Amino acid sequence: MTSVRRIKFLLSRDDYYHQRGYWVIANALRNGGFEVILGGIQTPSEIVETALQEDVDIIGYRLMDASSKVMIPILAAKMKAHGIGRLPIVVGGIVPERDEKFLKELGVREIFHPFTPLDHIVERCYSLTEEYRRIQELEQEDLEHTKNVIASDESQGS
Ligand code: B12
Repeated sequence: MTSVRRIKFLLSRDDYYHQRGYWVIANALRNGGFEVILGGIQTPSEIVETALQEDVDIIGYRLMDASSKVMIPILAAKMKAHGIGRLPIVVGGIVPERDEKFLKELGVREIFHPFTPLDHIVERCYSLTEEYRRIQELEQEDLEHTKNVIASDESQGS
């Protein structure tokens, strides 16, 4: 029997004072079956470091204080540089609506504003991660297939 690994969700935040939403989200995700890695207050570099160490499936950044327009481009660039550019990023907290298009172009998959129902957040994070895992699996299968074709060509040629 193959066991399916629980979805690993890295949850980070940018400020000390507004903690409530952070714990509320951590709790909702845990109750929803996610394994939540509590990153705490983290810079984009620290987020990438933890994401790699913990081999997470999704990154959630709670932005209350810092400018999402500054933090997200740095995070996206660092993720790309470390080969995890396609890992889904979701953000929540205080994110100006005028910045949404820009953030989505950088790869942010979802932005959750105050009063978003927790069920909706959990379901959306789940479906984004499932989609990401499926793409990873398909790519792995393609890679295996290509390797087999090359190996069989080589054995026929020799
Ligand atoms: C409670 C509160 C505080 C408390 C925080 C207590 C605590 N332990 O958390 C205290 C009193 C400490 C506080 C302080 C300040 N606050 Co205040 N605070 C609030 C308030 C009223 C509610 C925040 C809250 O807890 N909401 C409940 C949680 C559950 O909701 P949430 O955080 O929005 O999270 C939801 C979604 O956003 C989403 N979500 C959030 N994060 C994430 C992350 C991920 C990964 C995901 C998937 C989803 C997600 O899920 C949640 C459920 O829907 C908001 C107003 C508001 N309506 O948001 C202002 C607010 C956040 N505060 C604000 C400000 C300005 C301050 C102060 C700077 C005020 C001051 N001048 O001193 C200080 C900060 C001090 C400092 N040095 O930085 C502003 C922020 C403005 C901004 N950043 O642009 C707000 C918006 C008020 C306003 N309208 O101006 N605050």
